[in-house]
Amino acid sequence: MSTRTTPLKTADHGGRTDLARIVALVEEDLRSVNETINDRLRSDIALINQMGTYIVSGGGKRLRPLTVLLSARACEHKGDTHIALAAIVEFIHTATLLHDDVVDASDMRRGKATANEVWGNEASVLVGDFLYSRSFEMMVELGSMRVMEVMAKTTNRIAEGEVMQLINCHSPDTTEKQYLETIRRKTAKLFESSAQLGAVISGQSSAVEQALADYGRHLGTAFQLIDDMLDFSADAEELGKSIGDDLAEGKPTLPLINALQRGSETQKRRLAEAIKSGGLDQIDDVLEAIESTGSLAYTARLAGEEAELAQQALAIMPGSPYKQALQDLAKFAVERNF
Ligand code: GRG
Repeated sequence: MSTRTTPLKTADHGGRTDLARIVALVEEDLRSVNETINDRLRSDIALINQMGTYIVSGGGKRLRPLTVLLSARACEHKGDTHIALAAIVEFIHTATLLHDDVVDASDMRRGKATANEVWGNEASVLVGDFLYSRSFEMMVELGSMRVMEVMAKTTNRIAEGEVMQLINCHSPDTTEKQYLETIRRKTAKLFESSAQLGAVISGQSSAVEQALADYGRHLGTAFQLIDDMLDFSADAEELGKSIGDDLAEGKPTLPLINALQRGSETQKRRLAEAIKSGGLDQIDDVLEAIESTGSLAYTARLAGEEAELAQQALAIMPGSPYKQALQDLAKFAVERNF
């Protein structure tokens, strides 16, 4: 498929530099997080070590750990609980990716073959289970019932979101409301908890905790909206995975839902057919419909509004470089092309 230009892509906003600047602020913390990740990945089962290293060191952006660290630092956290928490969140994220790639039969992620492509579905599901259960072992070590409560609810919501998505798959009748509810659960919830827990471990007031949870929810929603837009518009090499995956799987994401609402009768018929059947046979018609109805721009606009709400949620926080970095992370979520 050809590379498309979206309203968000400008010469200055590929995202990498912006992210590097944010990362630099908590570089030392992130180094400790990576050490903890490598340390806690270890098992006496060789396959777990091999696959764990492949996936966890596979070039992920570490956005969720970054959210934990920045939130904790913005809350003037004392101690090192934020390091373990950031590793826990990345383990959970990685477990969901392993399972998701099996569910979607994906063969490429982060510019490399997926674990299921290399080791098969069974191994991927089971190593996902290892990472997921290891994260709960680590939470027990932290000894905070509040952290466990938040993360237990979060992983449950993620699973619900994924089931909602499965139910809506191949259904052109999926509404924008149902789509937004799905992405809030499957993606935004983990960002929400990452930001919220930074406040929880720092003993902040419930108002600050709520503000950071709101920030994370809006950030995660913006992030997934852009993810769904990039699936139709990105450069596959830059994105590190194939383009058109969502359509191929019959996933009714917002660019498709919006095009279905605004398209001509012919476009509507073709879009509905494409979602029902899945596959990429009708990709050219679908792209034409998405483009002519302004559906990528619509998705980007909604993402921009979510990023704005994320930044507004931080109004309660005192000024600091970490607060500024959280604001920048929200901007990055919508300006990125990878
Ligand atoms: C194991 C709790 C548990 C649940 C399994 C399969 C599943 C239920 C959930 C999948 C949820 C999922 C994968 C949502 C998509 C989130 C998303 C856009 C991931 C990509 O995030 P990036 O770009 O990844 O931050 P990197 O590669 O940078 O780490």
